Amino acid sequence: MGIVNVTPDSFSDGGLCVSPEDALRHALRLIEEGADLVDIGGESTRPGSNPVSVEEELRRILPVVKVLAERNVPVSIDTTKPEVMLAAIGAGAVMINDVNALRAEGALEAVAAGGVAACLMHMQGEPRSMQIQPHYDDVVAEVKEFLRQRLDAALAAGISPEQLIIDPGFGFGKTLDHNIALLRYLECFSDMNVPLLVGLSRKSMLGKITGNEVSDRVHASVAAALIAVAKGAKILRVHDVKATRDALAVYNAVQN
Ligand code: 7PJ
Repeated sequence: MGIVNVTPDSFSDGGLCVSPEDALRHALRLIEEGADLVDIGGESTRPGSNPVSVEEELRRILPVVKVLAERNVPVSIDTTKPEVMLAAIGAGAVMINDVNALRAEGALEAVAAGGVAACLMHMQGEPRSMQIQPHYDDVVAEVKEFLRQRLDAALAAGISPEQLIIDPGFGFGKTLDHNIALLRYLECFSDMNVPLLVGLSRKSMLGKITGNEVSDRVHASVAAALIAVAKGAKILRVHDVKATRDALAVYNAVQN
C-alpha cells in the first residue's frame, strides 16, 4: 500500500502533493514502483494535527480517487468521516482505512452499505493529544482487546469478515517502548483471523532508534517492514514502494 497524502502538513512528505494533480502523479508513480494499492489521505493525522472539514477533505481527495478508479487502480481512503467514506466509495474507492476504527457515528454503516474493505486501526486518544502521555498496563493485550471489540462491532453492523483488516496503529498514542513491544510481539495478532496491516514507514519510532531525520529513514523503514512481514503482516503501508518491493523480493525468494 503506497501512501499518497493530499495535505499541506503531513509529517513525512508534507506539501509533496498539495494539488490533486501532484497527488495523481505521485499515486501513479507508486503503482509503477510496485504498489498493489494506494492510500489517499486528505486530512493529516500526525500528532498535534487539527481536523479539517468534510468539504475540504473531499475537495482534496475526490478528483484523485475518480481518475485512479477510472484507470482501475485500487484506492484506499484514509479517513475517519462517514461522509467522506460514502463519497469516496461512490467515486470508486475499494477500501476505507480508518485510524479511528469506524467509531464515528455512521462509519460502520457507510462501510457496510458500500461493501468495501475496511482497515480498523488502534489509537489511544485522538491525534491532537495522543502523544502527550500514552499509558498501558499491557500494550499488546489492550490493543488486541480493542481490535477484537471493533471487529465484533463491524460484524454486528453487517460487514463481512472477508472485508476486514486490523492494524495495531504504530505511533498512535504510543511511546517508543509501546511501539517496540507491538512489533516484537506482532505475531500475537495472527490468531484474530483477519489480515494484518502495519504502518511503520518513516515514523518517529524509527527516528528515535536511528537518530535520523524523517528524510533519512528509508533503510530503517524497510528493516521494520521486513520484521513485520516475518511476524505475519500481510499489508505494508509505505512511502518508499521501490525499496520495500526490492526487500520483499529477497525475503520471498528464500521463503517456501
Ligand atoms: C497509519 C495510517 C498507520 C493505518 C497513518 C503516518 C501517519 N493508517 N495512517 N496505519 N498512519 N492503517 O503515515 O505516519 O500506521 S498517518
